[in-house]
Amino acid sequence: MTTTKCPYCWASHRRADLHMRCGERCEHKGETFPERQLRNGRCPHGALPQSRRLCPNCGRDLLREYVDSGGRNIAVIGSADSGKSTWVGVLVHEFQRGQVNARFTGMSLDLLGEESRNRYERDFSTPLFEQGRPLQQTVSARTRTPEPLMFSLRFQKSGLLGATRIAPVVTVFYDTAGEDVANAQQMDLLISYLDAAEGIILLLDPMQMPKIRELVGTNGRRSGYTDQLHVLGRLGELLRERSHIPVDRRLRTPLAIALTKVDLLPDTFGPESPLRQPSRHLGHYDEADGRDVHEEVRAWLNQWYDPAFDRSIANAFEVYRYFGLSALGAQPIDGNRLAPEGVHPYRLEDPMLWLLARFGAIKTTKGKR
Ligand SMILES: Nc1nc2c(ncn2[C@@H]2O[C@H](COP(=O)(O)OP(=O)(O)OP(=O)(O)O)[C@@H](O)[C@H]2O)c(=O)[nH]1
Ligand SMILES: [Mg+2]
Ligand SMILES: [Zn+2]
Ligand SMILES: [Zn+2]
Repeated sequence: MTTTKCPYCWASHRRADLHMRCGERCEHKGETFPERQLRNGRCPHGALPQSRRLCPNCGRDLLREYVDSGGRNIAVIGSADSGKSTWVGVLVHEFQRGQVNARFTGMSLDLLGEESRNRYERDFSTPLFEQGRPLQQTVSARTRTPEPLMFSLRFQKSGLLGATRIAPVVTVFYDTAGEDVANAQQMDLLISYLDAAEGIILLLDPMQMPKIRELVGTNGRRSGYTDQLHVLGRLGELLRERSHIPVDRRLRTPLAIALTKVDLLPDTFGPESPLRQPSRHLGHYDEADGRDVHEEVRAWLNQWYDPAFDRSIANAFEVYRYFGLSALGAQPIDGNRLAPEGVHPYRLEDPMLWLLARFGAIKTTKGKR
């Protein structure tokens, strides 16, 4: 039985329970009814209905492509200022026309629906790529429900008979406001959000780690950060509560933990470090490359952050992997201007590629050590 998770309110519905709306010709025009009441393609009043589906819980339109492909939700979380919005903003750009696009032949990314397109333009691509400005702090869900950013990714499979198109992977990103993670009032929203996620990306800001602040100095927009270990603790708690998973069992949702802003950390990674090498994910996910980075970042966190961090992750999650990346590639000049050389991301896409490989959308190769 297929279920659809609404990307706006995160409620799960059976396909047959999704609503449809009576069409122009029906005297009940505009009324809605569950899809299972459809008879020979007609509404309960015998007329042709509108083709799109609606969520019976929140009433919003669901995009056809989203319903048909069983869209995958990816939650992006992390404490305030950890780099979530910048990561999402640059990632979409890289998949559309940056390096990632060049390394995966035949891949395409389309933002789905007016709202996603407008939002991406306004909040992400215009400031970053046209105005050369860092992004604004994300508005808390208290003020505005987070709008999902929906896009479909298509990959081409090449075989003996040439290239074949395969079904798109529709992905939905929620760029949360960091302050909400620590905030009890936003609990309910956050729980459904995480529960609906098929993959979670947790971004870790090195600039919020005391030892690194001593080493590099401060750069953030704000001080008085929530402890990132606390964010992780909350994440585990929330997921357990919702899915009724006993405390002694580990969670199944794959978790990518990415250290952000590594452009600020050149001195803490030696010249041999995999984080000084270009990524080897070319047209596939290179498992050996992924493992190398994983071990490197794990060791880094033990040294520069807190050994308790890796222990907590290992106790709570069955499948997790560490990443190190930079979305901008360089420190912005100030709160209004990016570095003059522009945006040059480094290993930005790795967590996303890992999740796509887990979803079966791209191939994994063993790779060479
Ligand atoms: N040096 C460096 N700075 C970065 C990078 N990515 C983001 N930043 C900076 O980090 C700060 C926070 O970035 P955001 O993307 O707004 O962080 P956020 O997690 O969305 O923050 P909230 O919306 O408040 O939760 C901004 O000043 C960014 O310019 C990076 O790769 N390198
Ligand atoms: Mg943000
Ligand atoms: Zn009708
Ligand atoms: Zn809904």
